[in-house]
Amino acid sequence: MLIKGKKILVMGIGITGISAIKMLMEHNNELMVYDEKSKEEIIELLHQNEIDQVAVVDDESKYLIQEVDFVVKSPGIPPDHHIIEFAEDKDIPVISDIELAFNVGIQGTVIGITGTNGKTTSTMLAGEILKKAGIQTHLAGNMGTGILQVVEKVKQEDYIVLELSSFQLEHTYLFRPQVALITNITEDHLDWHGSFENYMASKFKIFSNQSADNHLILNWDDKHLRGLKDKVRPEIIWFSTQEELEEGIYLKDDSIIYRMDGAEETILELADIKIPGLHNIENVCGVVGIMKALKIDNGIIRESVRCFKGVEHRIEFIQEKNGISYYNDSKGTNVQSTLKAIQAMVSPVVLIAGGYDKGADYGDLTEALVLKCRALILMGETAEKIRKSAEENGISEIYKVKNMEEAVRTAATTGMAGDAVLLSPACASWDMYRNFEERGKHFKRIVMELTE
Ligand code: UMA
Repeated sequence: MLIKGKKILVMGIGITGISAIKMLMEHNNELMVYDEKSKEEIIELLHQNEIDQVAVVDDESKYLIQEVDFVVKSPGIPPDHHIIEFAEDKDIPVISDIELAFNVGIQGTVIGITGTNGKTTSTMLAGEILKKAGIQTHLAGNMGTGILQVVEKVKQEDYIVLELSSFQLEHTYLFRPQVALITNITEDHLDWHGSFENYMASKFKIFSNQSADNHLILNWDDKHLRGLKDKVRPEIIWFSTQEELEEGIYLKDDSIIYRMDGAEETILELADIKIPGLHNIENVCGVVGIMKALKIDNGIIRESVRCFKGVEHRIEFIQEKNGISYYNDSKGTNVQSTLKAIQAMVSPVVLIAGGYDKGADYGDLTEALVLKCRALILMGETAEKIRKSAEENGISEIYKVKNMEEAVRTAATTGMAGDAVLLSPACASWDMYRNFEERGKHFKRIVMELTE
């Protein structure tokens, strides 16, 4: 699609929308914007970003969009939004910013990373390794920098590593990474996608345009991904922490091994991995898969993994106060992710959980928590739902609190020396915060202010 002189509607004016507007304006397109914010707020935001000559449409004037050539949808706008349905009814294409970047033309080698959990850690680690290998590397996507903010800086010899959410992949059509990784797939965002099948289908768009000379790195231990064996075009590199594979990356004793065409090499030792938990060993294995596809030297992989300290808001150690260790896992926005954070803890846990309701079931979470739980502190929309599930599983020490200040205060008084206080909500933050980063930073600030 040629993106010049077109009439385009941009939906949402967050990171995605603003970067889309700026890029589309440079290509002489006529733009309309829609956002649920008030007209005054929209105009103020556009003004702050030095954007003018953009028409604002609202719910009443949506008929105006009948004229547009296509719609660029921010990932946070749900697929059943009435404007999206209106556009689709009129056969107007709806695309994501990822797709727009591909239409404009993206240079360089593209590496796409998706999955329910481990995306950010894998993206950051992949970026560190490639930079250490001396390659000009750009990171973008769900980790906070929109692809359209970097696309024009990427040169032919550069690499771009994209963290991709199901929201971003859903409206892609031409997108094709040379190397793709799916870390794992478990229930998430069901409120959004309607069913697990739809959610999985969005994730699988990461490889739907890949050709036989592209690579797809998949987790053999995940039954949904294992089902892709012999069913996809790209060359698969499997990884497993549970089984010795005939070909691929696997864990044997304390080493991560790569076996291909009968040859075996030790890539690194578990002691090289400084980020806690089995899920992080899985993340490292997935990234090793990417690096083998890109033919990066084993020494560089190993050295980078050794130096990698993890990601903010992902089981991030904050400080110890009165013998209690505090961890920020605000990125734990679904049950699986919080389960992994709990598994990574070696001491009794005071868990702070709850938030925006995505329609998940908390049975697995509260069942796993029983053995490690000192106390459960709940807040947000899902507090009551999690409390019921926790009581059914025999957890008795449960506190419902109104806000983060009260949550940290309660945790500090219920926790005992040697315990871990873990903020890992198992829910998105949108009922109380703009995003998980804001929630995590708020938690960290309150923890840092705790007195002896
Ligand atoms: N809006 C509406 N109507 C709606 C929903 C939102 O008008 O029904 C408007 C809001 O008023 C706001 C704008 O849309 O002005 C925000 O758009 P957005 O929610 O898509 O947010 P962006 O700022 O564009 O950020 C998005 C991703 N956000 C989401 O997917 C919710 C960011 O991922 C991503 O870093 C960024 O694009 C750059 O690619 C964040 C996220 O929370 C980290 N991701 C989810 C997650 O990790 O669980 C998927």
